[in-house]
Amino acid sequence: MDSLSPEALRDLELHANDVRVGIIRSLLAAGSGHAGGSLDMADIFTALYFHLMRHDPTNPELPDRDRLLLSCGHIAPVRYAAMACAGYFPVEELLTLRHFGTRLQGHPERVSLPGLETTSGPLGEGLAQGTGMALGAKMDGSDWRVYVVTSDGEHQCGLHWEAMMTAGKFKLDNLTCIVDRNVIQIDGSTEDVMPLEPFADKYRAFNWEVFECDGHDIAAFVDAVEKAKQVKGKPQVVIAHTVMGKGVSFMEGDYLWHGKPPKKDEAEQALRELSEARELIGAGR
Ligand SMILES: Cc1ncc(C[n+]2csc(CCOP(=O)(O)OP(=O)(O)O)c2C)c(N)n1
Ligand SMILES: [Mg+2]
Repeated sequence: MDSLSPEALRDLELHANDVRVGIIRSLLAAGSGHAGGSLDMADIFTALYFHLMRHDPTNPELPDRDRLLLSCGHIAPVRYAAMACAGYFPVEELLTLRHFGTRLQGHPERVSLPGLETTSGPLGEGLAQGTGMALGAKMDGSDWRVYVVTSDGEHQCGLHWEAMMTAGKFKLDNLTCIVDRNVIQIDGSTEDVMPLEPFADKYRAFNWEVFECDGHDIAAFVDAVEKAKQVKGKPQVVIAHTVMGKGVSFMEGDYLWHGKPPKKDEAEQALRELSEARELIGAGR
């Protein structure tokens, strides 16, 4: 398989920066929403939409498209920003996030926006839905893949483990689960609230192939997914180690940014920091 060229990697890093800008602008316009997890998954959604997935923004219903499910629906802003940057809808529409009648509901609503595969928000459901889709693809002899983005906090939901068991039983090698392992949930550290470790071993015990990477190293994430796609006879998980609020200094690693938007002055500082980061990425070209 081809690894990313330095130019392709820089382009992805610039797109991820655009996605973070979209998140900040949309959350400021909404006046509510989840900043921390959205920012920390910007690199991963960029890699999926701009490099890894088979999809067509001009034809969201493409029958053979890869399916991307966002199980932790509260980080919808990152998906919307990545979709807008990829060409699904105008970037300015991001400013309608959470407004009355918008297509960009606070939690994703499948019937509102072409390109969404499911409605989500209640945690713990996405892997079960993705497992069903992956099984359906196998039964149909289709070659598209299913990616399910999950948060670490939602691993405290029982349904997720039932789905892990089912996907292992049916050897769903067309299913890749991606975990936002930021070690944070609504009230603090996952390890304080309800410990998940040894996390990778739990997936192995359910017959999954495990990959781990730095969720902010786009090349490492792409490499992990490319390796996952080669696995035969097992579902795979990519545990992406992330930092909540990544890219905005005063949000990084702070669980209090789980569920709030930036105020005007905070958004201005965030956008300044992202602009400086953009210069540094560009300077690397
Ligand atoms: C079944 C269910 N229970 C509770 C909630 C409320 N809730 C929304 S986000 C969240 C925190 C979960 O942790 P995680 O998804 O890891 O969040 P993050 O990393 O973005 O802080 C909770 C408890 C929910 N959406 N669904
Ligand atoms: Mg979390």
